[in-house]
Amino acid sequence: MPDFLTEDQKVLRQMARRMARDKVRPIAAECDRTGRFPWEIVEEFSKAGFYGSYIDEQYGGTGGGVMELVLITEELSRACGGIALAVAATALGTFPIIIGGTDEQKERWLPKLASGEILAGFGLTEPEAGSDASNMQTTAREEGDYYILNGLKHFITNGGVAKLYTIIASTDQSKGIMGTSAFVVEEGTPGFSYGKKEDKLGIRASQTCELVFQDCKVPKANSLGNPGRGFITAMKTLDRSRPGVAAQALGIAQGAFDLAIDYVMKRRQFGQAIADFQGIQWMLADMATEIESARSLLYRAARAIDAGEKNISKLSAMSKLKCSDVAMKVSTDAVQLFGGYGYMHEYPIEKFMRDAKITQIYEGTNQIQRIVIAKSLLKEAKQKG
Ligand code: COS
Repeated sequence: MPDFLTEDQKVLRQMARRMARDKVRPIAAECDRTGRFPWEIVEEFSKAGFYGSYIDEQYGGTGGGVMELVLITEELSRACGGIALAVAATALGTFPIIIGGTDEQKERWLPKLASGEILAGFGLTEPEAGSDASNMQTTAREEGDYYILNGLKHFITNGGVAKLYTIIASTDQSKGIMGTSAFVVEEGTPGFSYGKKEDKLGIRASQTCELVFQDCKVPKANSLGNPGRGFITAMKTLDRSRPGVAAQALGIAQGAFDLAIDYVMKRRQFGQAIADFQGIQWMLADMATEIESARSLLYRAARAIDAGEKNISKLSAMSKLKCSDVAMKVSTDAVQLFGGYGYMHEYPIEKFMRDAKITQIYEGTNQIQRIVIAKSLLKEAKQKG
């Protein structure tokens, strides 16, 4: 256990580990198979205080930061990367309020989010605006005391289970990304409805669906930050939330590794445990080394963000890039170690490989992370002169 964790963080991690073992693992396979959203676990997460772990005390949280979110997400993902998203994706939808909200807006929404009374989601992605987030077509037109939203957001994690969504829409298309703004849209707002629910390869316990806006009347009081700052708020949000994806990936890698090492010690072939073969031992050594190096980078990123370091985009993107690639490699190798059994739904290991894949794709593909990292490097080099 790293020495730099505070006593409170160690306790939180222990709580999340127990929750993963006792509550999440027993239902992971069923939720994966059926695509059921585990409301009963959300209640447990609320009681444990997970939703308030990264929210200031004055708004009902416990005053932690990204490190707390990372520790919880990592531990829960060891049991199920999909169920862990009930916390991590709510953080993604909440960060824009923390970043761009006024005191009044924070008082209005954060206590409900901190207690887990409601979940949140984040609406940036559209069918034609994935990596190219600047190409969004959703518009928000001013009309009296309202903004009128029209458009479609898709692939929205927590879509349909969240009650509050932070949405990025264009308030002035002639200004491109500098003409975008952020809004809070609550379930039940006239003109807001849910569209297609996605059937996914992995993270099936997490619900993903479209958000549809048809002349949706959003009060001006729900506008976050200054008009024109929507894209910047979205980028700042992703800087804080990508370590959450990294933590999900790391937990998936660790969970797959735990099952694999247990299996190779029990599985006997050629008259001995397969763990006695050096070829298998080398695989285990590589997997564990990758996991540890990914964890070091992720904790470094989380601590930098919480310490208010500048240029967090680079470390945040690096943590997501590294941890998600490690999750894919380790979970694939874990399936390999299980041999034919690993390929069967009957065994728990293939789920880790399916769950791992999305971490290389969402909140910016790993190709996008490389762009973010390279931009930061070049900016730093220029500043040094
Ligand atoms: N924090 C603050 N400001 C930021 C920022 C950040 N992390 N990232 C960019 N900005 C600012 C830039 O400083 C720039 O402002 P100025 O012109 O005033 O300097 C502005 O935003 C535009 O930035 P940039 O020129 O880098 O934007 P690009 O359109 O070239 O590309 C990428 C940005 C590709 C990195 C961005 O679109 C991105 O991250 N795309 C992926 C989106 C994503 O993750 N989608 C997944 C769905 S979200 S769940």
